[in-house]
Amino acid sequence: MITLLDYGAGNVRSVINAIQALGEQVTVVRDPDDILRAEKLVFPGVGAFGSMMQILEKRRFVEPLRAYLGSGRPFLGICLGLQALFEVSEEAPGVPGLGFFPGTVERFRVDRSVPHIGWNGISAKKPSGLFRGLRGDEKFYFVHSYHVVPEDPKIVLTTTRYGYDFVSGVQNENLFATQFHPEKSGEAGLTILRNFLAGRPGTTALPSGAGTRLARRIIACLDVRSDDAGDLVVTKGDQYDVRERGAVRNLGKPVDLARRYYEEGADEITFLNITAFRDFPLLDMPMLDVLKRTSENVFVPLTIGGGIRDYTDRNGRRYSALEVAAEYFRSGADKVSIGSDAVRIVEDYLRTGKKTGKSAIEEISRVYGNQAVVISIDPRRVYVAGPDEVPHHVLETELPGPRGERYCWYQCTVKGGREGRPVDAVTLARAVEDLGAGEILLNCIDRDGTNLGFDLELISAVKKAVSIPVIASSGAGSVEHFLEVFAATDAEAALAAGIFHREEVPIRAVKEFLAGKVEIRP
Ligand code: 1PR
Repeated sequence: MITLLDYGAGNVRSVINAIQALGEQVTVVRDPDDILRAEKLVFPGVGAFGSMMQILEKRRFVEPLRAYLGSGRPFLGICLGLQALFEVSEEAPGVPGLGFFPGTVERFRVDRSVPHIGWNGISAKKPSGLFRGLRGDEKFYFVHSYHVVPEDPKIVLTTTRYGYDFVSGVQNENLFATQFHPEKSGEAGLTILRNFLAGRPGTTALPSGAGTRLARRIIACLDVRSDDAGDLVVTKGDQYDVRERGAVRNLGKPVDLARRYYEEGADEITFLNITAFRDFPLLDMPMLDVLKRTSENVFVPLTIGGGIRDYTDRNGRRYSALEVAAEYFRSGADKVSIGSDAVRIVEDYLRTGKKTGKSAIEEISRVYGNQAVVISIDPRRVYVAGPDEVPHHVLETELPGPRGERYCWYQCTVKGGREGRPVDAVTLARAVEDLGAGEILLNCIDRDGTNLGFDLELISAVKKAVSIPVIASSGAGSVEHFLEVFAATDAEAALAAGIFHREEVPIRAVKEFLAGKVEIRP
């Protein structure tokens, strides 16, 4: 029996699902004594260091955890569950950690995007039973802005390079902790988990891989909505129009397609509930159900978007965006994606120049960490005659407009492209980063569903404006388009929908084409 420490923040469902998929039973800690009684304890930390320690204190888990760690029984810490073992974190100065290992947790000081999000390798510093069955060139899923700096080099199990080598795993006898998420790292991650569960103390050496480098991610996106018969289907629009001869296009069932993409090697799966702007998503239980069922056997990160904002129901009860997001996290989401509401938040922020601390972006990132908040931007190209014609970020374009215009700006839209707003994509991206977003999903209505390739000018402009990762989306029509976007821009990931759904270009073919040209997860 595995005991899982869930302190109520973030997605522990995937860890439970992964352990169960490996044939073990899981019991979740309810009170402090459960920790003391555990035979094998797994601690998947999610969110922010300060709020994690506060909750652990409040629930009187801190002393039992220290006692358990001192007992020598098997322990697996994941992500924040690794960082918690140290004395203090730059993320929450003055808040003591568990202090089991001397050392600190520091923010990445690198000239590249932070958080470090995506698939990266590990380089072993000593042999370990955890490595049994690994080839050495596998990549694991990371998502974090801070990393541990142990004082004792003997506990370092693995390092990973992101600008510099940081400690990505520690081991001291039966105590293991990883910065990456084994439960989100496909087969390689399941192997690590399986080894931990089997209690393999052995000393397997990890063959040295090809070095550790962050991979560019390939993401499959499923736009989901009800069709006219009321069934939840994966659909796909042409420039956001999902109807063909009046009916909603039906390209498959969300859970089945997500499973297929996982098996084909997708590095991440994104679900967008595209009509949620007009419904209250907590009443839209099918979407929660889709997440729950998907996370049972899909072990890569899941993002869900659509309808993440504050609501007041007919009875006057208010639900915060944080509550909506919490429900998604509990159902298996690793990240939430905010579209329309982000535009409203940014418009307010630009008007007042003040952060309220209460917007969905700020609240969700405070509790779940920046890496859990993706902003989905739905811009549309607007041509102008000159750079000063509008008070927006204007680009000089190589694709002249209908009247030969050489300049354009990208207007943000809301409600699935139905309404344009007076803010441009570059300004929005900068503002949401400032408010605490961890990643940008950059669509482009003009390219969406056209198979013409990504809008490189838009992607470059947004990527240059922010230091958080950018996911290029809209327009992928061939394997070459993925190479093109990675060669021409610094986008960390490329997302596609139509070509995967229609089986025109399988994810495997994209990976095979990119291998050797771009760093990818094999
Ligand atoms: O505004 O917070 O409720 O979120 C709604 C979400 O739904 C937003 O992220 C918005 O992008 C999305 N959405 C709304 N309407 C549509 C529509 O198509 N009618 N889909 C829509 C946007 C964008 C992609 C798409 C790529 C790749 N889909 O994710 O899958 O463009 O497509 P392609 O590879 O086939 O070109 P809120």
